[in-house]
Amino acid sequence: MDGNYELKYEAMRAQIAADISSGLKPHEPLPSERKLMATYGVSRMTVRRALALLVDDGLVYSRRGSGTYVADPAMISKSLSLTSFSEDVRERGMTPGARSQQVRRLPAEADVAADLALSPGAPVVHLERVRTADGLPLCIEEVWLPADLVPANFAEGAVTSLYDTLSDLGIEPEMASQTIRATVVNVEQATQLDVAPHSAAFSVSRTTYAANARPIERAHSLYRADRYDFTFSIHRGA
Ligand code: 16G
Repeated sequence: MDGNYELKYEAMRAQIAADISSGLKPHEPLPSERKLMATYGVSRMTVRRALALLVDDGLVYSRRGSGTYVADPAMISKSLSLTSFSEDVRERGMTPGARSQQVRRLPAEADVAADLALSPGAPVVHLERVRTADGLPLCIEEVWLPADLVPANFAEGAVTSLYDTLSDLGIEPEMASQTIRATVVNVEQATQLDVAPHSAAFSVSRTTYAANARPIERAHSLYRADRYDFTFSIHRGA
């Protein structure tokens, strides 16, 4: 291992981040590992560590066997914490938004009712919108809320952050169970997300609970796979 390993990869990460913000274009390749080793006078391990951190930062992405490229500025790296869409986007220095919002009161279908601990047919509020980062579409989001959780005039205006709105009502999301699946978009979804039909996407389903274990939302988001990734800290169990 080369000396001052930590200092070197942090310095490299900062330098490459600065190069990206001062003009490298999205999808432009970074120099090869070998070139980076020579330029920075560091080991392959240091280069790999710096690049891995830049991937976690959402600034670059790597293609196996091909190299490392500058990420699209609208790339979001999602961690395991229970955050809102708005928080995820703000963390990357972008502005969250929502468009094509539709709100309806409906009787709950059996699966939604089960997840929300309601009887089938109980009233729910269904909120559907396209979520954006700096105006670019990132996902189609659908949320079902127990109708008695929110006031009757809920979402008559556009809701920007649902979690902020719930928080104003004294409802704080505490934990969630979430499932992520790979999928492709259909023609209608492709138009909403501004991608080609059958492009890759992540389908993410979440049931969120308040501190008293009451289910407060069932949510489904369909994320563009080219603008979203999931980054986890994982620990080897005992
Ligand atoms: C995310 C959540 C959704 C939540 C929303 C709140 C997933 C799959 N979905 O989209 O459950 O309602 O964030 O974001 O993670 P907001 O406060 O910006 O509206």
